[in-house]
Amino acid sequence: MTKQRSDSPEIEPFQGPAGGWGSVRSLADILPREHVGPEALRELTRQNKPEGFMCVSCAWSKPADHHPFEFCEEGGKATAWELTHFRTTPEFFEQHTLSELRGWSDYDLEQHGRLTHPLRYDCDSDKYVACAWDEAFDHIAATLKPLDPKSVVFYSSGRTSLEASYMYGLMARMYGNQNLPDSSNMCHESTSVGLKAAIGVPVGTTQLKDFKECDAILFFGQNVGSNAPRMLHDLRDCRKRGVEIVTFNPLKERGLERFTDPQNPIEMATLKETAISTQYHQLRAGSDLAAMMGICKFLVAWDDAAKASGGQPVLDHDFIAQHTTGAEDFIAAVRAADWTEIERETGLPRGDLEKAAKVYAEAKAVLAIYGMGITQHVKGVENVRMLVNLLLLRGNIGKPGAGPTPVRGHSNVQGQRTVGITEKTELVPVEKLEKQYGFTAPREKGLDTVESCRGVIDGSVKAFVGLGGNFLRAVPETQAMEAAWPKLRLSVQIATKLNRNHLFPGEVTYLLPCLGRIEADVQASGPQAVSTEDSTSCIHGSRGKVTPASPHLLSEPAIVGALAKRLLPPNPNVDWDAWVGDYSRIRDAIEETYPAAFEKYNERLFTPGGFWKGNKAAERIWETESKKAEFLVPSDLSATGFKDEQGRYRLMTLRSNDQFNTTIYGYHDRFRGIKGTRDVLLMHRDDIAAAALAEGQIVALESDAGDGILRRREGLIVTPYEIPRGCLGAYYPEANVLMPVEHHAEQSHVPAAKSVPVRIAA
Ligand SMILES: Nc1nc2c(c(=O)[nH]1)N[C@H]1C(S)=C(S)[C@@H](COP(=O)(O)OP(=O)(O)OC[C@H]3O[C@@H](n4cnc5c(=O)[nH]c(N)nc54)[C@H](O)[C@@H]3O)O[C@H]1N2
Ligand SMILES: Nc1nc2c(c(=O)[nH]1)N[C@H]1C(S)=C(S)[C@@H](COP(=O)(O)OP(=O)(O)OC[C@H]3O[C@@H](n4cnc5c(=O)[nH]c(N)nc54)[C@H](O)[C@@H]3O)O[C@H]1N2
Ligand SMILES: [Mo]
Repeated sequence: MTKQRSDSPEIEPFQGPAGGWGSVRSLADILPREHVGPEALRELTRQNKPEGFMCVSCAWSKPADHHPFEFCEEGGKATAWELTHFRTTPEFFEQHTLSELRGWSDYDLEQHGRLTHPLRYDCDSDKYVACAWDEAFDHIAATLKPLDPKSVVFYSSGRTSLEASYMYGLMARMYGNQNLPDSSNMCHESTSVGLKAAIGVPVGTTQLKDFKECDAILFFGQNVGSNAPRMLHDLRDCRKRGVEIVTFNPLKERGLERFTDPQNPIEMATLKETAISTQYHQLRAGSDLAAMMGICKFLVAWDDAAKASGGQPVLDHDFIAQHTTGAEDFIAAVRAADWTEIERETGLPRGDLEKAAKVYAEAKAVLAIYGMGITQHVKGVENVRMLVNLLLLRGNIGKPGAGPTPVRGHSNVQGQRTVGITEKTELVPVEKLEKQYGFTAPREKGLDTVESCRGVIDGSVKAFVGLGGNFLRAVPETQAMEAAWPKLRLSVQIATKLNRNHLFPGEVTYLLPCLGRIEADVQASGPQAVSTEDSTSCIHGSRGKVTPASPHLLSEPAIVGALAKRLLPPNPNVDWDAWVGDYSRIRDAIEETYPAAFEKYNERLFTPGGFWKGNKAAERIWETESKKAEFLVPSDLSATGFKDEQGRYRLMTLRSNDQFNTTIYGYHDRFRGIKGTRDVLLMHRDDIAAAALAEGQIVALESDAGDGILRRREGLIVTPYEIPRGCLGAYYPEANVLMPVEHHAEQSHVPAAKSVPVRIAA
C-alpha cells in the first residue's frame, strides 16, 4: 500500500482542466493501489449501463445513449474501493484493540480493505471477534425486544438499494417506530422540505432531456468536477449549443471552469478544453439569498420599465397569475430589499448581479442546478425557496429545459425516501402499509439525524442500528457524540469497510459485513438484481457479477430479513424469507404500496436510461397547501443564522477530489492544487495579513457559537486561497468537531456545514 500522506505537503495552483489526463492518471493511480484484478477492470465497462451495475458513487443520471465507458474518475475510484484486493479479517482484529484503532485516520481504517466476517465486540479484550451470523441476529433481536421502540434508531446511508430500504423501513414501523434518519437528513433534506412546500414535490422536476432544451443554467453551490463528474458531459454539450452557465460559488471550482472529456480521444490528444461557466461569481458563503434577491431586483425593475415604455414584460405575468400564490408580497419584498445590504452580504458589486440577471431575463428556459452550498445553511430551506421564487418569476418550472435541479448525493438517497425511509408520517402511505401487512403503523414523527444526535447525547436513545454509512463521523458535535456512544445498550453496524463509527462500541456491539452492489448476489431463486433511483427520478436495475469479497458476506436484504424475522412476531402477510429468496417479490410489494411510481416495476427494471417515476410539478400540477406554486418572502438576506463580528469567520466544510464523504481515497485535492495533506485552512491573503498570521503557520479553529462549549480542531495549515474575505474552508469530516448540533437548517434540520461560525486560535 502506498502511503500518500506527506510530511511536506505541497499547495500550488492546478493548471489543468477537470477531466483530461489528470483524471486518467488519478484513476491509474488508485486501481493498482487497490490491487484490483482483471475481473474488476472488466466490471468498469458494465458501470451505469443497462444490465450492468449502477455506480456506487454519486446519484447523477445514467443516460440511455451511454458512452463506451459510462463512468468518471470518481466512479472508477468508488468501484476500485469496493473491489479492492485487501481484506480486514478477524486476524486483523486480533492484532488491534479498538482503543488503538481510534488513533488511526479515516484513510488508514478503510485502506485495510473489505470486512470479511460478522464480528462481535468483546469488552474484556477490547477487540472485535468473529461470530456466527445466527448468534449475531439472535443476540441483536433479544436485546432490542425489551427496549422501548421509541429509544431505538434505524439509520441508513443513501447507498442502500430500494429493495433493502423498503424492508428496513417496514421492519422499523412493525417494531414500533419511524426513527429512520438517513444521510439525506444531512444533505438534501432542505430540498425535500423546501420544494415540497413550494411546488408540491420533494424532488427536482427536470430530466436529462431538459439539458438539451435549456438556454441558460444558474449553478449554485455544487462542485460538479469532484462530486458529479458525469454531469460535465451534459454541461459541455450545453456550452457547445451556446447555453449560458452562470455560477455562484465562493470557490473557483475547476470543474465549473473548464473540462476536457477523458472519453473523447480527440479532446484528449489535442488537450482541447471546454469553458464551462460563462460567468463566475465568488459570493461569500451563505449569501445566496442576497444574490438571488439582487437578481430579482433587476428583473422587477426591468419589468416596471417595460410596463412604462410598453416594451416586452420581463416577468411571466400569465404564469404568475395562473399558477402561483404570494407573488405580490414577494415582489414587494424585492422592491424593499436594500442594495447596500445585498452588496455587503454577497461581497459582489451590483454590476455582477446585473450581468447574471440579464442572462436570466433573456433566456427562455432555465435550469437551476444546486448542491450543498444551498442546502447546508441555517436558512437552507429558504435558499431552496428563493431559488424557486426566482424560477417562478419567469415561469421556469414545468416546461422543457427549465426547473429546479438538485444534485443528490448518494446513489440511492432520493430512492430511499421514495420507499419509506423517513421519519415523517405524511411522506408514507401508512394506511396502505397497514392494509397490505395487517399491523398498526406508528403515527408519531420519528427522530431525524439531529434529533438522534440529541438523543444519543442525552441518553434517551438506547440503541442504534446503522445500515451503511459512518453516522458518528458524518454528524456534527462529534466530540460529545463519541463520548456518549458507549452508553448505548446496543450498537449494530452493517458495513463493507471499517470506519470510525465502528470503533465506538455500546454494551452489545456487532459489526456485520455485507455485499457491495457490484458483487454477485445469489439467493434461493438464483442471481439477484437490485434497483436505485437517480437525481432525476429515474429508476435503474443493477446487477452485481463480481465474486464476493468473502464467502461469509450476506446481502443487505438478507441481513434485514433475518433480523426482522427474529425481532417481529410472525405475520402471515410478510414472508421475509420469500423476499430474501427472490428480490422480484420485494419489488412486487413495493409496487403494491406505491403503484404510481413503480408501475410494472419488474418488467421495466432494465429500461435503458431508467424508467421515470413521474413528477406532478413538471406537469404544473401543484400538490401544495394552496394547490398553487408558492412564493415565499425570505426572513433574512443572510443564510448563516449568525451575525458577522470581528474575528468571527464563516467556515465552509468541504469535500476534496479524493474522497467520498467520510471515505478518504487519498490526500490529494488535485483541482484545488493541494497535495499530501487534508489539514489545510483555506483563507484569503488579506485576511491572513489582517489576522497577523503567516502562510504555512499551524493554527487551531474554535467554534464561535456562543453556547460556551469548547469545540476545537488543532493542526490546520494556514493556506492562502482565492476565497472571499471573512470565509474559511476546511475538510469534512475532520472539521465536524467544530459543528454544534444545534447549528442546523431551521425547517429541515440539515446541519449547517457550509457556514459554521468559528474563530482562529493561534
Ligand atoms: N467524488 C465524490 N462524489 C460525491 C461525494 C463525495 O464525497 N465524493 N459525495 C456525494 C454526496 S453524499 C453529496 S451530498 C454530493 C455533494 O456534492 P456538493 O453539493 O458539490 O457538495 P460539497 O462538496 O460539500 O460542496 C459544495 C460546493 O458548494 C460551495 N459552497 C459552499 N458554501 C456555499 C455557499 O454558501 N453558497 C454557494 N453558492 N456555494 C457554496 C463549495 O465551494 C463547493 O463547491 O456529492 C456526492 N458525490
Ligand atoms: N461537515 C460536514 N458534514 C457532513 C457533510 C458536509 O458537507 N460537511 N455532508 C453530509 C452529507 S451530504 C452526507 S450524505 C453524510 C454522509 O454520511 P454517511 O452516508 O453516513 O457516510 P459515508 O461516508 O457515505 O459512509 C461510508 C461508509 O459506508 C459503508 N458502506 C459503503 N458501501 C456500503 C454498502 O454497499 N453497504 C453498506 N451497508 N455499507 C456500505 C462503508 O463501511 C463506509 O465506511 O455526511 C454529512 N456530513
Ligand atoms: Mo449527501
